[in-house]
Amino acid sequence: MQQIAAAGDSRALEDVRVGALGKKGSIAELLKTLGGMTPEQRKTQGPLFNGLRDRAADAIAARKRELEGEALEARLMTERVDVTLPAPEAAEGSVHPVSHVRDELIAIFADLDFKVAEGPDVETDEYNFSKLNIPPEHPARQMHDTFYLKPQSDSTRTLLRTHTSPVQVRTMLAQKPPIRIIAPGRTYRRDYDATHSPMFHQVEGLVVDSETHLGHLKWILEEFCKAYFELPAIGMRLRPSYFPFTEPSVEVDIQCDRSGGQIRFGEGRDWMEIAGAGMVHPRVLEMCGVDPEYYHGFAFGFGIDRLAMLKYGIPDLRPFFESDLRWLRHYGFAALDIAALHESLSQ
Ligand code: 2NL
Repeated sequence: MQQIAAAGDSRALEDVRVGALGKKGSIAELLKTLGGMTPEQRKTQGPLFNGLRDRAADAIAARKRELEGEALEARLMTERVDVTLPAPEAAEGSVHPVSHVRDELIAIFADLDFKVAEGPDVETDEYNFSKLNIPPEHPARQMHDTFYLKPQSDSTRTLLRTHTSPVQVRTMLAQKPPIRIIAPGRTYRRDYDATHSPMFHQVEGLVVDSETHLGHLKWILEEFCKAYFELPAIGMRLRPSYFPFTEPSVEVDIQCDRSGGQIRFGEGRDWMEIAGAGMVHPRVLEMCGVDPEYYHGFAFGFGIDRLAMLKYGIPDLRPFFESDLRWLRHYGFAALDIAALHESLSQ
């Protein structure tokens, strides 16, 4: 007991423990002598020796807790933080342009009465392709260059979603029209160069109602582009295109001026492609539990990363996802630059 009390740190205490309770320790040796005793001797000596062992073990454990408490106390004294010191001159850290632009999109579409819908990044083949009128042999499945996951035991094929459309599929399956949602989020395709990243961001929109047509789609896209690029007016044209999930399908261009080495929107005689869109294919509505006899829908898709590059003059997509602090300090937004319509969006 004296040795235990005198142990000044956990290593000294461990030496005491080994000396008493270790394989060749003094108490262990005492316990071994029980084997050579008569049954009568063992009856009296056994409980004594065992009691001694238990008391020593308890005392060592108690001293250990005491020493640990002292060590923690000593550490806390040296690691003390003075919370009354002034804050750093400038805030550290910034909001990534993609996060800021996503918040801008949500603010604009919320004002147009859209709700935000979300879904998982790992999707099934069914929701990512089949229900969007993209059958297994369709060339779009190669076109999308999909990341597939290892096959599941129940043979459902899973993948990293190639667009956020499966979120709209899930919404249509879960709720009745009218539907008015946007689905912003991460998407994945096997592609990597100056304008493509294997992980990128999309925002898709979906409106399903009893009287919905291409004119409504164009108005929504115009209102969105004016609000996003902070312009009073902007020329827009819809060109015929093809997507398996929309009919008719269109590509959306906005008016721009490319003279003088930079792009200015809302002026000039040039065009820039900004989105894809169309009327939801009746087969897609049907597969998602919506009766195409009663309901029509339109859908559209934008690249969030590209919208960020266009508005904030960021030339290369690759550094978006390299976590380079110099890039983030340059292009990032201050934490309190909150995207809201009552102030200018970009500030
Ligand atoms: C693009 C094109 C588009 C859609 C996305 C969609 C979703 C459902 C049904 C029908 Cl559930 N369509 N989404 C439609 C047309 C175009 O995106 O170029 N995105 C960056």
